[in-house]
This record gives sequence, structure tokens and C-alpha cells, in this order.
Amino acid sequence: KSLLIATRNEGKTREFKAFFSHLGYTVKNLNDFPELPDVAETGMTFEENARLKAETISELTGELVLADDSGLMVDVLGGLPGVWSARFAGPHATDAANNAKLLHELASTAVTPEKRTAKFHTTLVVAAPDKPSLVVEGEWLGAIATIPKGDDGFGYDPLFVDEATGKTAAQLTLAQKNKVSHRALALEKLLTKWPDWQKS
Ligand code: ITT
Repeated sequence: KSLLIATRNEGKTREFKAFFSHLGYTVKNLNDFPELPDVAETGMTFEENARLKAETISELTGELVLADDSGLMVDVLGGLPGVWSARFAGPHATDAANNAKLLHELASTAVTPEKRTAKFHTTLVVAAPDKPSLVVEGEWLGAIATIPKGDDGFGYDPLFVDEATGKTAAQLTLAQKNKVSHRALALEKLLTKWPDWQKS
């Protein structure tokens, strides 16, 4: 059994691999297929972008494909960076540049620590030839730290403080993050729907 994740993000891929290898799937991502095009994320919502990625790559390859569109929504910024999380500091911004931009935005709005609430959101779309795609989503509540902490994870993890433990996502191990994250909750929902969807 094999599953192609329509992403070039190795941080996301690590989390999916940990999950799907338990279920007996061989997991690949787009970095294993250099000939496949980058899918432009032209949607205005997480679902539109996840659909674009999953369905385009499934049509091109005929494979079972999962796409993840996710982002960080900061309350005091009106939900930004949201669907623009990967491009917050510019078109091909690094994680470090996006994190610096986030800290800068919050410093210049001078919000108090208790006003730095935020959530991570993910929408997952699974696509296969000749059937309607499966869509699930998950959210993780927390707040934005004033300085980055922790070495694990990727993206905004060093700045995202988990509401339940007070640790940043980058201070959690992969296994710990995979129990509580937005992606973990979405995957839990996916598992409950997966058998019926596969038969459909
Ligand atoms: P693909 O589109 O190739 O999957 P991407 O990194 O561009 O990769 P998105 O368009 O979904 O992914 O953008 C998500 C942004 O949110 C990106 O900056 C990620 O680093 C960040 N992000 C998503 N999930 C995260 C997580 O679990 N921890 C930290 N940051 C995360």
C-alpha cells in the first residue's frame, strides 16, 4: 500500500510518515517525484488549496494522494497569517523569516501576553481517481510566545505555545505533537471515515 503526500514540506511529511507507517503504508512526497509540477495555491480557503493540491496530483499520477493545507491563525491579527502562513514574509519565505515577521507584527501591535492567543488549523483532502475526495479538518489552541523555544518540529512550532502544557510545539517530541496537534486531530477524524471511503 502506498500513499503520496502532495507536499514538498519535509516537516509535515515526517508527521504523516509516523502516522501512516503504523498502518502499513509506504509514504512518499513530491520531493520523490521531481517531474511533477508545483501546484499553485490560488484558493482563498484551506479546503480550496488542499483540494487543488490533492486532486491535481491524483489526476496526474493516478495515485491515492493526501494533501494538507494548514496555517496559524492569530486572534489579534484577525486570523492572519491563515492561508498565507507559508508566504507571510514573502513568496518563498523561510520558516525563520516568517517567525521573525510574526514576532515583529505582535511587538508593533503591543499586545499583552494574554492577548497573544492563536490556533493552528489544518484541512486534509484525500483524493483518488474516480471518486469524490474525503475532507477533514483539525485545530489546536494555543498562544504565541515572545521568544522562540525548542528544537523539534518545523514552521511556527518554536513560537506556538500549546494551551494544555504551556510548552511550545517545538519543545514536544514528534510522538507528543502527534497526539495533540491540529494535524493529529484531523488524522483521527480521517481514520474513522477511511474504511467507508475506500469502499465507496
Ligand atoms: P505544501 O504546500 O507543499 O504542503 P507548505 O509549507 O507550503 O507545504 P502550507 O501551504 O500548508 O504548506 O503552509 C503552511 C504554513 O504553516 C507553513 O509556513 C508551515 O510551516 C506552517 N505550518 C503548518 N503546519 C505546521 C505545524 O504543525 N507546525 C508549525 N508550522 C506549521
